[in-house]
Amino acid sequence: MTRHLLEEQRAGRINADLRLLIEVVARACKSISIAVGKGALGGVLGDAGSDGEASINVQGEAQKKLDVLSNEILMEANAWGGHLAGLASEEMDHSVPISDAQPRGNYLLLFDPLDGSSNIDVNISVGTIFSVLRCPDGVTTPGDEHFLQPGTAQVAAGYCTYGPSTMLVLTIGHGTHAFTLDREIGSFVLTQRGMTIPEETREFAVNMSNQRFWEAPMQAYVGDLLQGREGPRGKDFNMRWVASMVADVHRILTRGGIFSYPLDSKCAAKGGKLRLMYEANPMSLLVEQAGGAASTGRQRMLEVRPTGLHQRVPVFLGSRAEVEAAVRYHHEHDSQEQGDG
Ligand code: AFP
Repeated sequence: MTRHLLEEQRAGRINADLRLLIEVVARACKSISIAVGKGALGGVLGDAGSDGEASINVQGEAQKKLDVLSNEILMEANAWGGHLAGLASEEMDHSVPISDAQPRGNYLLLFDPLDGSSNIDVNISVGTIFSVLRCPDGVTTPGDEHFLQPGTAQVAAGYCTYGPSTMLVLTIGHGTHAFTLDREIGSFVLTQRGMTIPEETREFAVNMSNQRFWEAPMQAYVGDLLQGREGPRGKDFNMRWVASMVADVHRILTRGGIFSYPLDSKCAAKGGKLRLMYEANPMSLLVEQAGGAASTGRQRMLEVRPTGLHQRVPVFLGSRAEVEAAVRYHHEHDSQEQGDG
C-alpha cells in the first residue's frame, strides 16, 4: 500500500499529508483486525457496559466491546498524526477537533469503527468504513457543521473488511483498489487494481423481513425481481444478505449485485437505517469509482446535502443498470402520485 500511495503521490493524485493519513488509518485497521481475529480468546466478544447495563451509543444501539475498542484504536492512532483538523465517529455524539496540544492538519476524518457489529459474536465478517474530507479554509477548530459536506467532496474513502482475510479497499477518486493484509509480514499488499462492478446483475441484497414495511415502489421493484424469468425483468435473481454492509458491499464490488436498505415505515421518521456520512457516502464513492451507481432511490447519493452528522438515508448501490432500474420504480411511482394529486 505504501508503494501504491507513493506512486499516486508522484503522479500528482495525492499529497504527502493525505497519503500519511491513509497509512495511519490502515495501521489502526491492522490493530482492529488483530482484536477481531482473537475472538473469544481476546475477551472482547459481547456487549459493552457494566453491571448488566447495556452501553447505548448515539444511534440508540447497544454497543459491543469491540465497537468501543475499535473506536478507541482509531481515535488514538489519528489524534497525534498531524494530518487532521478533526474526527467524527458513528459511535460519538459530536465531532472532536484535534486539540491545541497536538499538531494539526487540513483534513477531517469520519468513520464507522466497526460496522455489522451485531455479527461479531457469531464470527461473521465485520468492517471499518472511513471517509476523508477537507477542512474548510480558515477553520482551525472544526465543529460538526464543517463536516456537513456532500459525498462529492470526499478526497478519499475506504473500508477494511475483517473476514477470512483482512482486506482494505480504497479510493482517492482515481479508481477503487483492494489490498489484502499479509498477516506474516503485517503489510497490506495490492491485490486488485481498478475493481470493476459488472453493469448488469442477477443478485440482490436486502433484508426481506422488512418487506411489509416498505414503500410502494420498493414493493413493486422487489416483487418484479421475485417473479424471475416469468416476470417483467425476464431473468431469475438470487438473493444474499450478510447484514454487515461492508461484507455485502465487498461482494458487490467483487462480482456485482445491488445492495439496498430502503425507506420503511419503521425507520421513515429517522430518514432511513444507514448513516449518510459514515456508511452511504464512503461506500457510494467506492462504488462509483468502480463503475457502479449509488442512489437514495430518488437522488444520486453523493449529491445529498447533509443536514446532520448522524443523518440517515435510504441506500441503493451496486451494478449500474440495476440501481437505475430501482430508481426508475421510485420515479415512476412519484410522478404517478403527483399526477393523481
Ligand atoms: P450493526 O453495526 O448495528 O450490526 O448494523 C449494521 C448495519 O448498519 C449494516 O452493516 C447492515 O447492512 C445493516 O445494519 C443490517 O441491518 P438489519 O439487521 O436491519 O438487516
